[in-house]
Amino acid sequence: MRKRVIFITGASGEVGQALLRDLSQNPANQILTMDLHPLPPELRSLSTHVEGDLLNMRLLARLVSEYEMDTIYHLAALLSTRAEIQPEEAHQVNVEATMALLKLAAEESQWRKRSVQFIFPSSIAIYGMPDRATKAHFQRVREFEWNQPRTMYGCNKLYCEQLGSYFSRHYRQLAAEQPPTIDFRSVRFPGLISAVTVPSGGTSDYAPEMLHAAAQGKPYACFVREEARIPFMAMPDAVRALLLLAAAPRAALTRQVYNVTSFSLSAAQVRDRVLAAFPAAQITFEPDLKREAIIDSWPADIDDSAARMDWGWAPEYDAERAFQEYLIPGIRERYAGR
Ligand code: AKB
Repeated sequence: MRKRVIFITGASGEVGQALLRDLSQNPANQILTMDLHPLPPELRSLSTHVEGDLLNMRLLARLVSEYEMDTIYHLAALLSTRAEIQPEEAHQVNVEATMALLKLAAEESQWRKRSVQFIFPSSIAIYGMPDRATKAHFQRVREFEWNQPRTMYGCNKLYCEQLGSYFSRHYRQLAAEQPPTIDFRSVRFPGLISAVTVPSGGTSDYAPEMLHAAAQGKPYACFVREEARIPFMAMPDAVRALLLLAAAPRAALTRQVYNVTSFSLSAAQVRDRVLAAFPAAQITFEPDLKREAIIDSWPADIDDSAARMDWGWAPEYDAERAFQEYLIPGIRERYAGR
């Protein structure tokens, strides 16, 4: 008899850690986590953790033989800046591993005659505004607009959204008796900011880096100019978005991929909020033109009205609450006494 689990890939990453903390609060949830890296010591008791590579098919086959995966949160990915440096590796991790997992979930759905739920975090990186003037003109972008990513990561995410849709609608559906397919659902996240973890390899990282550096009394040189603007979200809202989408009745969903967002800030506005909390912070702006160009290609804001209508999405943290009630106190506590 296989053990029924919620499976989280990329569990040692930022979203993975936050999601694991949340899901493990319900003792009914049996959680299997996987990552190339170990979980931080304080999370190790919360799941059965497998340290390994998603591209290791033997390992995946062994996991399927031991565990029945009801829901898969597939979070493992190489983020946008790192993916520009290692595009082939990004393709392997972001696309090939996703394809392998989608196939596994589809076959598992057919085997047990019940859909495996597949929750996939996509990103604002799937958008590609051609220039700053266009970005300034089209402020709030809807799901189907400007789907012309300029990064490897954006291409990977956009393609995997399509793959998810394919596996849930068409994979092996030619037989007369159509077997159940996966229940694929995806959210496009803006830049995420956590009080607990610091991201690595992303391009929206300047906002959390600025904040965490200030809290530690370290100088920070922001790699985009002051006016650069993208949407952001506090980590607790990101986890809520994943859980709300997973819990939504399937009949309520009019699409498979939803924008979700919270607040949109320029880099200068992030700096001002950081300075208000840490007045001695030393923040300068030294744009890296390549990374800044990525930020310029992402929309200033995204329209998340479909998520609001279909599954009651609404962020709990606007900018003011995110900084005052979550980020600043959480970050102060994190670095207290260091
Ligand atoms: C990145 O910067 O690559 C990510 C993202 C916006 O998906 N944080």
